[in-house]
Amino acid sequence: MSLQAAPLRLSTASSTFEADFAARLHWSADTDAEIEQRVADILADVQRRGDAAVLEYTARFDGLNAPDLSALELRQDELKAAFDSLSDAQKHALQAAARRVRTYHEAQKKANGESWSYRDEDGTLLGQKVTPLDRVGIYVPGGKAAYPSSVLMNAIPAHVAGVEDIIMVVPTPRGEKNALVLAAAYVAGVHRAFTVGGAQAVAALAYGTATIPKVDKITGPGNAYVASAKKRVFGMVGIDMIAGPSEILVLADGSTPPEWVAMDLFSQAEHDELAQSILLCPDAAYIDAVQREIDRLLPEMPRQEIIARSLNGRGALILTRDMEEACAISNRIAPEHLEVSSRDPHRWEPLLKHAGAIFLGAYTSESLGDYCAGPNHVLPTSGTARFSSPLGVYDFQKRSSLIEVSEAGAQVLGKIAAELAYGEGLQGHARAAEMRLLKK
Ligand code: HSO
Ligand code: ZN
Repeated sequence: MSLQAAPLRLSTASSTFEADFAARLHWSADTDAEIEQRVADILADVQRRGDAAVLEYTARFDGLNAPDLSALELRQDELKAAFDSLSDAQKHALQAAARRVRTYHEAQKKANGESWSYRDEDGTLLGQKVTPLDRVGIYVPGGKAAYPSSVLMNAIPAHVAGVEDIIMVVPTPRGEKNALVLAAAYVAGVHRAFTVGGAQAVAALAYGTATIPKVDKITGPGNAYVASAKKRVFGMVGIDMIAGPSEILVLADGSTPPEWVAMDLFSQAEHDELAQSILLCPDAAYIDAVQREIDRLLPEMPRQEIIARSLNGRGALILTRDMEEACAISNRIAPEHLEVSSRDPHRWEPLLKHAGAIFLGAYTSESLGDYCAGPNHVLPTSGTARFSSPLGVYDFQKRSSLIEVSEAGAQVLGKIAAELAYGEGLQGHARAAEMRLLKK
């Protein structure tokens, strides 16, 4: 019998909808206690023994031996050689994607990444100064989820922000390098790269070792060990987010060819058996048509086992009363990727509040956003789009407040501040303000 993929069928009109829906959405980001303990030990060891510990874990976990850690650095000429080794089509695709991602992030920087200031009526200057982080670490997963596109999505916004030192780490089991990942590092302008990964790489970036410099922030996805390590070093360095499995939600009015929608559901399901693909649609016959396309197309997919497990375990085809209700449910889910597969996407877009990225209209397959449309593909997952945003230039910048009080301003502010400071019992504060009052 051939493989079947049958996402759970739900209807909002059913009396059990709320319970079924909650059960299907349930997701826990908790890592198990054993992983937590092992990661804590690795972090402590790297903090204590530096290079030697990183070398030992790399030999043990990745089967990669080297006389010293500097032998695991990928030199710029090696990154360039990887790029040169690609086919013309690959080179062109990588460069075209990088260009579009750069253009988008430059626009983002202009719109909300610039310093600003104003003077109030007393001539006091108030503002915000935006500066790039000095040095960031980019974690690039190795193995089955090695994505060159993720190198671009992490390194390019850092570059656009003005980060001067972008350090990439990539686990490289047995020393087998991924030419596309190295080439992407070259195209994106990564400054230094090391073939180390896991919790030991996160530790090296967070604490610094003789060979791997200490960074200010670590971004990029990774396995449970990497996620746990990032959580533990947070506070000492910044981190971007803890990403869960990929998700796609398609909101369909029934006007898109159902095979397009079926393939879009596959496109995220094929990432991971824990990925989640959901269709929301007010047309029952259309949902049947999408299921028929799933049945027809699945046997053609090289990753059909992963897709089937993902769709059977976490997928859902949900019949809603109308598009308005579909939008409301989408907001409750707050998906990582939201496709509005409608002939009238701008009618629904104003109703959609929570999503990592919103893809409007039938031609906007989510996969275009994954690679080359321009916006970032590192997005909040597991409902965190309720309170967080795509990775962006702003993640590689920080802000400092600027204050320059004029003599006239000091007369007004000094009285207010002194009053409040006495109220708090803080004489030093009050008198510092009062000393600047002009004596009458
Ligand atoms: N959809 C993934 C990103 C990706 N897709 C990389 C293909 N390659 C998370 O947004
Ligand atoms: Zn993807």
